[in-house]
Amino acid sequence: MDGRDLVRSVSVVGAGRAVRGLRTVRAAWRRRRIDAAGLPRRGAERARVPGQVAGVEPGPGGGVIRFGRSELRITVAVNGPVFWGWDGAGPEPSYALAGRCPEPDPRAVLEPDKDGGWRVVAERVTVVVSRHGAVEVCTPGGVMLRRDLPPRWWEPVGGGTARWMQRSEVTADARFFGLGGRASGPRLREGAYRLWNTDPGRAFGPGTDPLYLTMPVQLVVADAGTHLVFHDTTWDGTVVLREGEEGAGSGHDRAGRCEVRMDGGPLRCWVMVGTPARVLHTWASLTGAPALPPAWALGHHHARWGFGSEQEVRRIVAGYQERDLPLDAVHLDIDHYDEHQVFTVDQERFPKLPVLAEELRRDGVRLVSIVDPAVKAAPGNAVYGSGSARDAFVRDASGREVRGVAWAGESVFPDFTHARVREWWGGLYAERLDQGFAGFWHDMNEPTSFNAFGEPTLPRSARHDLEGRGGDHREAHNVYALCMARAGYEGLRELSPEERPFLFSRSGWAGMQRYGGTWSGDVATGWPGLRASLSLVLGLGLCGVPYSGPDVGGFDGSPSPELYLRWFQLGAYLPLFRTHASLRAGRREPWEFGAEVLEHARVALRERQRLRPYWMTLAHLARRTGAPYVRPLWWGAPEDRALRDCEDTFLLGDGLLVAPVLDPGADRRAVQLPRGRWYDTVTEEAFEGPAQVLVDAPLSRIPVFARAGAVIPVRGADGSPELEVWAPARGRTGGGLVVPDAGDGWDEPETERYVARRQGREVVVTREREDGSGEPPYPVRVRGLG
Ligand code: NBV
Repeated sequence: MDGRDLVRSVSVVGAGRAVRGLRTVRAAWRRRRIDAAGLPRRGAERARVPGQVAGVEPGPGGGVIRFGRSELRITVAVNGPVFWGWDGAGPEPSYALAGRCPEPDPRAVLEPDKDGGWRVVAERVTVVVSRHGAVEVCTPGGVMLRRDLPPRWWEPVGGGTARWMQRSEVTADARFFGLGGRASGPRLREGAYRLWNTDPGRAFGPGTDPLYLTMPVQLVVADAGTHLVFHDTTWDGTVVLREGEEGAGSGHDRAGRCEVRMDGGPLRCWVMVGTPARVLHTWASLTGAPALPPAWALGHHHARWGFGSEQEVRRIVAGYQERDLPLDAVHLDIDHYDEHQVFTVDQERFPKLPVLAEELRRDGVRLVSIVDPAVKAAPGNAVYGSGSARDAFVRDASGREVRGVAWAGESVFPDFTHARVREWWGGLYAERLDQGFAGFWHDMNEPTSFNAFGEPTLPRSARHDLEGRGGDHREAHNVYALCMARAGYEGLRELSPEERPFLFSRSGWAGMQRYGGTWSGDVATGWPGLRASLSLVLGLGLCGVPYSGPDVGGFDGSPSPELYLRWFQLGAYLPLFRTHASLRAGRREPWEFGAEVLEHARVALRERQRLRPYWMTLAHLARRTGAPYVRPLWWGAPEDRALRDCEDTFLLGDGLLVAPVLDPGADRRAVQLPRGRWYDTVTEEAFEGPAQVLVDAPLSRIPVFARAGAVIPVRGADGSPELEVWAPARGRTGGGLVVPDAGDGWDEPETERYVARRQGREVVVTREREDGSGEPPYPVRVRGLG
């Protein structure tokens, strides 16, 4: 049985046969694995710690502190991020950095501290290094945010890469977030979180870890301040977290703990300190501005594995149109490929794809194509031929192509860590553009090979170019998808320079936002899956990847009408708003769940459309400032502990607060409101925060609140932009930013600033410009005046 038979058995015969098929394939590949050139055994290891300070060498932005058995290089960069690296590690090369490492801040100097230690004092942070190599990160006021204990390495006696471990403490009140896309967050409680991008091989729920997109980025929020720490190492690792506990009364605090263990790679990190907004801004300046999606990508997408034919795609689009349901994109999954082979089309079932694409585009619907990295290793396959001619595929240590199993059967994998291979791959998107596709959906790029090598990815001994440095899959695995995204993004920029590329990818790593977004992968249909969807979007946003969203309705099975609707209502307020499901799952079109669901889904879709100018603004702001569209409730008030612990409500930009219904049977829910006045956007009832309020959440809608004073750009009844302004409380002002839609090219429209003032019973809105204030260029509609 080959991979294709496996696919057939999955798609046609059902789960039982598929599992038997999978077993056969696995057994064959286990044999192959034994034949493959493996990694040398680790053998005996020696442990090492830094030892005592032996000397220092000041340098720009900090300097080098030498210890008996290691050295630590610290540099504060302009705009405040601090880098430190042990054993001579510098910030470059790095897959995370957007460009060259930022310049050192000449004002930051290395100076002696107490007890033989040293410190670097910078504008926003002080880093104190003890004489044994503990590193403390403190606020400018001297309050400790994080304390790294001296690290420990284990080095193979016979030479080779060292494993290392870094223990840290944070304050007892601190909360951890981030680490990429995690199903059990957004608050990361006690547990071990693996850093190894993984296809779990089944629909996942909150207990599944790791998932497709991991990254060693932690955002830690405490009373004393917020910091982001990034361990810039691509190797397999684990982060063990344990929140602290505050001693009641005279009891002692127990510090929060974090232990990072890595199987190899440099021990180096970046830390940034400040408000959440400042921290994310600094992170985006370091790792790159988030790609700006084209306007249509902020609308509604509908996908399915198994549309199966052009007729079916037309039927679905007509279904949306007949029911007056807005639709912006349709995604074609692997079933439109010819025998599951990437960059091909099944001509029998999709004979005129460019014509279909053109027709849909006229109706305002774009086609998006799935792109899998695995290439069927068959002589007649053109992509395989051209790739082989360029030596594009991953090889093992003995020089043989590494062959895994993917949907198309026995397959090879492009080595995206090679610039030449990325260029070749990027050029292949020409075929997709000719077919009329406007966007790209990268899948299976952890990379996944069906359990061919003992784990569902390439063997760890597989060789990669790693930008000319050479290395193996242990180092390349976590950045495989990041490099694939770069290949796609850069290829599209070349092929279609006038348009901003749209791509989103299942796997990725720090810096992924430069090329596009992601989605939550195969989330399990069920209420826990619904909750996990929100956790992923929030966590990824805090790691700098602002554009993502779940498979609305869940990937597998059949959601109840209520679950589908609640998921749809949440999805309408997440950046990627996409219905999608597996081949074997029930339908996901809004009309498949009865008249009531259809009616309410239509309301959610229309509201999404109405808010499109706001979404465009949020996308621009994410690009300009690094702030995610979807933000945790504590974004503007990280010192508010009740907000830090609230995981079921989020802010959409500065103006809106969304309280999705995440439990069955609920028609009311408690909502935690941050300080200030908030209006229920449907009833216009005003609530004063900070407070917890109980509000109606009937099936027809989820509670959404607007901040008093917010100026929100919306689509008016005639489709043109207008400003919806929520009355500021008496004696208060409000405001908002608007970035107008400037098409799908590269124009950078100006950020418009509006201020809302209360004058008696009136609200006056002005546009603030450098040369004075004036009338807004859009109609203004005031709400919440009662
Ligand atoms: O291409 C088929 C699916 C896709 O629908 C899904 O969104 C991806 O997450 N793909 C995974 C491969 C098969 C998974 C069983």
